[in-house]
Amino acid sequence: MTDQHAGIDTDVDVFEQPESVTVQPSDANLTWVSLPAAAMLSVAEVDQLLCWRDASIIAIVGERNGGKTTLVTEIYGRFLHGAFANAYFCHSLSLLGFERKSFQSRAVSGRVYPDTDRTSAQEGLRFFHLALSKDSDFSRHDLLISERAGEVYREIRDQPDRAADLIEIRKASTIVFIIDGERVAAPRRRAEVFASVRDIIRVITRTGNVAPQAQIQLVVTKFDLLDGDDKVEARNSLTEFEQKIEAMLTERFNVAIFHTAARAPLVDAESGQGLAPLLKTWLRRKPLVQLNSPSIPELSDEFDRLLLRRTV
Ligand SMILES: Nc1nc2c(ncn2[C@@H]2O[C@H](COP(=O)(O)OP(=O)(O)OP(=O)(O)O)[C@@H](O)[C@H]2O)c(=O)[nH]1
Ligand SMILES: [Mg+2]
Repeated sequence: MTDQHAGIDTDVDVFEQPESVTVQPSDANLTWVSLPAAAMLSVAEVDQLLCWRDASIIAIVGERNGGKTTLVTEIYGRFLHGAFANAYFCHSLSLLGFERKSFQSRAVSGRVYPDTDRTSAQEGLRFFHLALSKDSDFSRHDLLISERAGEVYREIRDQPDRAADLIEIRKASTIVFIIDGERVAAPRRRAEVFASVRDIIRVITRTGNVAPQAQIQLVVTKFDLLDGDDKVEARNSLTEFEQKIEAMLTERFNVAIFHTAARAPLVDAESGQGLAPLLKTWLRRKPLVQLNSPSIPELSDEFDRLLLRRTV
């Protein structure tokens, strides 16, 4: 910061100022440095970041209330306590975004139970940024994790042509399809959630926008609600459903299944279950893009031969 009133540049050490001295942002003569917003990243900001940093994009896809936002904010929350999943927190350009989305889960919010605010469709597509460093070799891995309202994914079931507009799918090295464990646990809602997840997966994988080397993950959330002897039937139906989806996709994609309980509001339930194995797969290095050599048509006429003579 410079003091231009005096006509000369002098360093102002803000930490040495007495508390009574307040700096007036309205003073037009001062040169202010704008700090990064630290909110979640827009698509343009993600593109900008990808120009200079190799980051993996993780697309989280699922209907409303499925636990998408909670899954990501709880992974971030683990790093507030230290190392997690054999990795250290390194950097984030969306710290404020993480904090805002985590607020309702903190005691300071005044809530009796931890919660997460619904993601609004008006927010459009945003990304969390999380850079982690592996504890084995300290190599840095940047993750850009999508955040979009569940109703948008619900709509593509009825209007499949809109799936082609989902930019996060095109860019993703990992696509996470969420299965809401709460709905699986409720007998009346189980068939509906299975049908919904199956339709969303079909629509998205048939758009042709999924990279062939992308890893597809079926992530069951709220698995704490599927615990106990009275949930045996629900767990069996879930296993059957997972096998069907695996069989449907396995020829074209690398499919993996995870059971998670990012947040367990009941005191005796284990929270953060299944997050570490999931995060470790996201941290695997992005597979290199395979470029196929273009096939050259047969060179037959005089102009083609001219080309051959020049190149020989
Ligand atoms: N019991 C339990 N509840 C969970 C868990 N994860 C999330 N929830 C709750 O599920 C509700 C929905 O979670 P969100 O993360 O907002 O779901 P979402 O998929 O982002 O929903 P939209 O933003 O509407 O698309 C919240 O009330 C969470 O507290 C879990 O592991 N166990
Ligand atoms: Mg959400």
